[in-house]
Amino acid sequence: RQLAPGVVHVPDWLDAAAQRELVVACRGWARGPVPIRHTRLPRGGVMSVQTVCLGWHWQPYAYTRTADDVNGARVAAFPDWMVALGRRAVTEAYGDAAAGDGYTPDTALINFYDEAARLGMHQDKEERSGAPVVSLSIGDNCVFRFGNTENRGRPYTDVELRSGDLFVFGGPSRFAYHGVPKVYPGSCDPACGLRGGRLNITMRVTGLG
Ligand code: MD3
Ligand code: FE
Repeated sequence: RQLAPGVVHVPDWLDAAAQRELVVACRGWARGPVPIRHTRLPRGGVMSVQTVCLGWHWQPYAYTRTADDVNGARVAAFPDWMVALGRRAVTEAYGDAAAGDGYTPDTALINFYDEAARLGMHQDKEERSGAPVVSLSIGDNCVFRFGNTENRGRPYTDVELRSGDLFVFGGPSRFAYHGVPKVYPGSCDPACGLRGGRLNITMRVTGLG
C-alpha cells in the first residue's frame, strides 16, 4: 500500500454506492457554473483530459477564484462534505487521525478521461502548501505513472488504478512527477455509475487566502 514515504494506495476505498454519488455530484458541476472544458495551454494546445474545478479555478499555471479562461463565472464552492471525505481519506490512508483532522482541502480538480485522453508527466506545484493531495478514481482502469522529483523520466513506477481506489500523495513525494499514460476503455463495472471513461477527483490545499 505504501509506495514511498507519504504515498499510500488504498484499493476499493469507495463502495459502488459512494462512487455513484460522486458521479452524480460531478455531473452537476460539469454543467456549471463553469462548464467542464479541455484546459487551454499557454502555448496554444489543449489538454485531452476535461477538467472542472471546485473552490479555486485552475488554469496553467495558477489558481484564481473566477474562470477567466472559460466564462468568467465564480467556480462552485468546495463543499463541506468533501472536506470531511478528504479528512477521512487521510486518516485512513495514513492510519493517523491527527493527520486527517489537520487536513483542510480548499480546492478539487475533477478530471474526466475519455478513451483517448492522457495526462503527460507533470508536477503539481501551483499550491503554496506541502499538504497531501487526495485522489479518488471512478470508472475505467488506468495506468498511473508515479515518477521522481527530478525529471519526467525514469525512475518511475506504474500502478493500475481502478474504480473506487484512493491514493494519498504527501511527504517528500508531494512534488514528484506523475501522469496517466493509458486508460483501458470498457474496463469498469457499470455499478460505478459511469457509462464509459474515467473520473478522477483530486483534493488539494492551495495555501492561498
Ligand atoms: C502525485 N491527476 O489532476 S491523480 C492532476 O488521475 C493529476 O487525473 C491524475 O495528476 C489523474 O494533477 C493523477 C494522482 C495525483 C495527483 C496529484 C499528485 C498524484 C500526485 C501530486 C503529487 C504527486
Ligand atoms: Fe497532477
